[in-house]
Formats: sequence, structure tokens, C-alpha cells
Amino acid sequence: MKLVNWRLVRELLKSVDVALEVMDARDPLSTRSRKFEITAESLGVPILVVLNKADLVPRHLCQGWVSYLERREGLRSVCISARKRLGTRVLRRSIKEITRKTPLSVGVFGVPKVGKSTLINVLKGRHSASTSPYPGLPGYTRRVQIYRIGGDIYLIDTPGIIPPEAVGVDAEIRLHAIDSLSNPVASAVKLIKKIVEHNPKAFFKAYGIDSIEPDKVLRELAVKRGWFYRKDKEPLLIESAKAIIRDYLEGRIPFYARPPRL
Ligand SMILES: Nc1nc2c(ncn2[C@@H]2O[C@H](COP(=O)(O)OP(=O)(O)OP(=O)(O)O)[C@@H](O)[C@H]2O)c(=O)[nH]1
Ligand SMILES: [Mg+2]
Repeated sequence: MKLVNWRLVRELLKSVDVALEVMDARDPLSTRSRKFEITAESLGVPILVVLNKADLVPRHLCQGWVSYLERREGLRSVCISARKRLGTRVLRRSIKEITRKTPLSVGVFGVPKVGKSTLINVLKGRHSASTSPYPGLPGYTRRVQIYRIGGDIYLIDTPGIIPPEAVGVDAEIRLHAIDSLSNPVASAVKLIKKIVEHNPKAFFKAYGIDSIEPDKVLRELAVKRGWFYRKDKEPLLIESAKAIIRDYLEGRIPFYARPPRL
């Protein structure tokens, strides 16, 4: 199980002026942490929600989530794709709109696998120099790198990993490394059910498998890939389960949730 350290999260929060809460634009609510939001609020740190992986979601739906989060939850939000380097200018502008403080330090937080490290790399840019020590951050050891990411905005290069609190399959597969999942087949069955609820064609598009039954999807994928037990030549469902979980986290299975109507 990944070690999620609230003490470190609090320490990181105390040293930033703005906290980015990264969520997966495909399903923001299952990658959101209210506990994180409450903690940031109690420390007086403003939050900007970053709906990452927006390249996997139609633009109007991501904007629908922005409206939902802003109007219903009072959370300022932006859509970006760290992988495709889209939306970073809007992100910088939104950070500046939150506070006029300069210099301004920014921390990146989020549940596992939402793309925090990818985002940090994109924001750092190729030419950004590491700028330590930074006088505005007391109590920080030299191991924490601070990067200037444009204007007078500084980024703390330590992703604050927060525990997923959504119940269900997302929490399960994000909290454990794939190889340490206690029952990958059971997790994959739940995941397949969730995905086909949103997109019945998901597994056809991803693997050419024309079924929405979890057992059949797992079997057919093992057969297609040639994953069999040596002994009795039965399909190795555990391998297809792991592949599906990995492909889901990496965005290779087309699916997204729709924002609730306002
Ligand atoms: N399609 C798409 N995939 C992305 C994007 N950003 C990150 N990913 C992918 O999502 C997966 C997780 O990305 P990471 O940057 O490692 O996520 P993380 O939040 O740092 O993960 P942990 O460190 O495990 O908490 C990787 O396969 C990335 O390539 C994006 O904007 N679009
Ligand atoms: Mg990371």
C-alpha cells in the first residue's frame, strides 16, 4: 500500500500560497478529496482544482465540470492536459487571479495517478532553473526543489499524495500498486462494470472486444494476448485484469463521467 502521509501534506500546505488539487477530468468526483479541501481551508490556503487528462474528455464536458465545481462547490477550476501540454497558460493565469502575492509559491496535490508528476514536469519546463534556497519557505531542507514557473510563481517539486476517499474501485486501484492488489480480478470486474456504465463501447474501442460482461472481457483479452496457464491452457485472467487496470489509469480505455446537471 502506498504510504500516504497527512503530516507531510499539512507541512507542504503550510509552505504554499496556492494549492493545486489535481483531479482526473474523466471522473473528477472519484478523484476528489474533501478532507484535503477542509485541511487547506483550515490553514487558509486557497485551492485551484486542476482537471487533468482533459485530452480524454470532450471539451464541453470538461467545461461542464468546471461550472459544476465552481457553482455547486465553490471550487475554482481549470481544464488542462499535462500530457499534451494544453491549458498551462490558463492555469498560470488562474493561479495569478487567486492572489496577487509575489513571490507566490504553488504546491501540487492529488490522489495517486491523476498526473501530478507529469504536471510538475510540464510546469517546470525544460529551461526552468531550480531556485533554491527560497527564503519564503521556512523549514525546508535542500532536498525540496523549487522551480520558477513563470513570472513570480514558484513551484514546489514534491507532489503531495493524498489518499483517495471515494469508496469503491477507484480508491482500491489507486491506493495499491497494481502488483500488490489483493485480488486484481475482483478489482477489474468492478472497474469494467463502472467503465461500461459510462461507455458500453469502451472495450470494443480499446481491444476490439464486443462484450460488456466483465468475465467475458477478461477472458477474451487473455485469449487475444495469448495469456494462458501452462498446465491446463485456461486463460490467465489475472494478467488481463492487471492490463485493464493499467490501461485505465493510463487513459487507454475510452470513458468519462458526465457532470451532474446544474
Ligand atoms: N491522457 C493523459 N494522460 C496523462 C496526463 N497526465 C498524466 N497522464 C498519465 O497518467 C498516468 C499517471 O501520471 P503521473 O504523472 O505518474 O501521476 P501521479 O499523480 O504523479 O501518480 P503518483 O505519483 O503515483 O501519485 C501516467 O500514465 C501518465 O502518462 C494527461 O494530461 N493526459
Ligand atoms: Mg507522481
